[in-house]
Amino acid sequence: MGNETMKLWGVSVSYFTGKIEAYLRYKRIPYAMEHPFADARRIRALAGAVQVPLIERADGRWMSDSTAIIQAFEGEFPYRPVLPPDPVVGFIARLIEDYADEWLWRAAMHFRWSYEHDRELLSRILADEVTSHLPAPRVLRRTMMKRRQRQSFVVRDGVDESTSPHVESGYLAALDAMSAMLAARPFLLGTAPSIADYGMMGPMFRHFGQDPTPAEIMRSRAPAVFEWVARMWNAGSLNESPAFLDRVPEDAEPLLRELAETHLVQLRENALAFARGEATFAMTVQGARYRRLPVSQFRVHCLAQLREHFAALAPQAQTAVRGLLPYPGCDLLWSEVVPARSGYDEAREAPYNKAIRVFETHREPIMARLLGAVTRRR
Ligand SMILES: N[C@@H](CCC(=O)N[C@@H](CS)C(=O)NCC(=O)O)C(=O)O
Repeated sequence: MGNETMKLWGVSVSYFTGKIEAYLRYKRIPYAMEHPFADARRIRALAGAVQVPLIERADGRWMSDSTAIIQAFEGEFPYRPVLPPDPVVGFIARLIEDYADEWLWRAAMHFRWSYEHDRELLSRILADEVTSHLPAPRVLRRTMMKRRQRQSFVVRDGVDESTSPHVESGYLAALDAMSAMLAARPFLLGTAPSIADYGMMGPMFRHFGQDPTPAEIMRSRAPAVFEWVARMWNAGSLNESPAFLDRVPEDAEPLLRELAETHLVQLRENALAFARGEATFAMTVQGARYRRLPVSQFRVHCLAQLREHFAALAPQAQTAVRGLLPYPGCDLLWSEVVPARSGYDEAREAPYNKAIRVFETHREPIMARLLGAVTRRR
């Protein structure tokens, strides 16, 4: 399998495709990108869900979920590891990745689909890239794209006039927290990129760093993050061997506080609602009230994974992690205060399992359902 070129099913402006592309480039794993949507029926059957990124291996296996893909590749391709060897730094790196994957997503979608200029630009790019196989004029495909994305990922993900200031403040907090860390080092946890950096590349690269409204904010408020995005993209040119910190630096405190106050609250309320069998839930984060959010089975799995990671740490490392997270509610990482049985990947085959989407239970809006049916018939 030495010279295998991975087939990366992805989209050029996607959060998780950008994250995995940056990682593959750093690891010098060759890949060729294709767009999955014209082949949706076959891909759904083989991979479990039509989402990006997916990796199709030369031996016919399919990989999904950027976190699980990176973990599997770290075993298969040891060159330039991205998992810090210190167990405490390693756990915190994974936690930052999870916050980047699952919390900053809402802000990224809001900036892209709520601001007219961003929405017009991105709907044009996406309509051409992912729907040009559909027998409908571009103007219709573009309208459909705007409506689908806005409904699915902004309106139904709890962003409205009362919550949008808080959603936007989450982006600013991430910029400020990263700037504090990057003032001391080229990457978040050392002189080489770790899984924390790759997690942050999801939102910061293809969304915040490229979509017009958040990119302007990044350039003016956090030039060090803007520079880091390019450094991450070019990390393949690094010659030095990776050097990760052997302790979590004090400058990580604002980021850890922010993720505890936001992402961990969402993980908790989502898992509680999932355990009650509910389809939606409410939460209050940093004083902002989100009245109706979709329950995510996948995010219950995320919590279970973090808990397993914590449970596998030696007692001394567990104590150190707890010391770094002295905020209310962090106990869900180390105790059963919230049930976290997701039912996803019970056979533990990830990333070679059948994927589910983050909001699997979502009902598609009518236009998307109709066009999806056209896609499926092909
Ligand atoms: N947990 C997955 C999430 C992948 C994901 O949500 N990808 C988005 C695009 S960035 C997607 O394909 N969404 C499907 C859709 O919009 O229908 C990962 O880390 O790879």
